[in-house]
Amino acid sequence: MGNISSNISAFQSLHIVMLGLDSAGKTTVLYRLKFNEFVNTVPTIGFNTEKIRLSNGSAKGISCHFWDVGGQEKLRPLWKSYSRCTDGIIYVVDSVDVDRLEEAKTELHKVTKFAENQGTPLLVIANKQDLPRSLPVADIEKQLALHELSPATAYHVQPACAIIGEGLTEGMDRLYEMILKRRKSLKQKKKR
Ligand code: G3D
Ligand code: MG
Repeated sequence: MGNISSNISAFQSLHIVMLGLDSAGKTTVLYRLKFNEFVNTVPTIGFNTEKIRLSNGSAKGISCHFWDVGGQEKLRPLWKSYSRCTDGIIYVVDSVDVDRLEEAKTELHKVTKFAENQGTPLLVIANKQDLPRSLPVADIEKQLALHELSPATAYHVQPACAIIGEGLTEGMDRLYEMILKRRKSLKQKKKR
């Protein structure tokens, strides 16, 4: 962690896009991170955007510009333009909505295959873990076939409950670590 904090000053605002099927909990995550409390959401038509300085964990103090893009089918074509060249992708999954995991997988794989997203670190938030029939992370990882993603895509699957904020600090810490690691290796490649 020491290494990570020493790099903080080198960073400006991180650009992070939040994707996932409608009702997965993206907007709840966004406002949890912003206000540190539960905010009742309405379905997102278009997108929400917020600049948030993270207030916890090893990424504390890091400023992030989040784009939370609506997940309804008719809005998904927008995902391509919102996700291009971001520092990180957060993909929120409803851990109870087993019937739509296949659809969630298809959409996720589509996004990570765009040329502009090659190697962009991915944080999968396995949300709604408070609900009794929520799938454990290992099952979600399997059903989303994360092992089939390009080896260039570093990812982490984080169990979470966005309404109380559980798991979000850990998830953001892991995403931040992956972003730093990628920046370092891109820098080293440039030097060669
Ligand atoms: P979206 O932005 O991905 O479309 P929202 O999803 O953030 O609007 O959330 C959709 C619904 O899921 C909301 O309920 C919200 O309160 C609920 N939700 C979000 N995160 C969690 C969670 O961790 N646990 C539980 N139990 N519910 C969650 P409503 O009732 O407003 O549709
Ligand atoms: Mg929303």
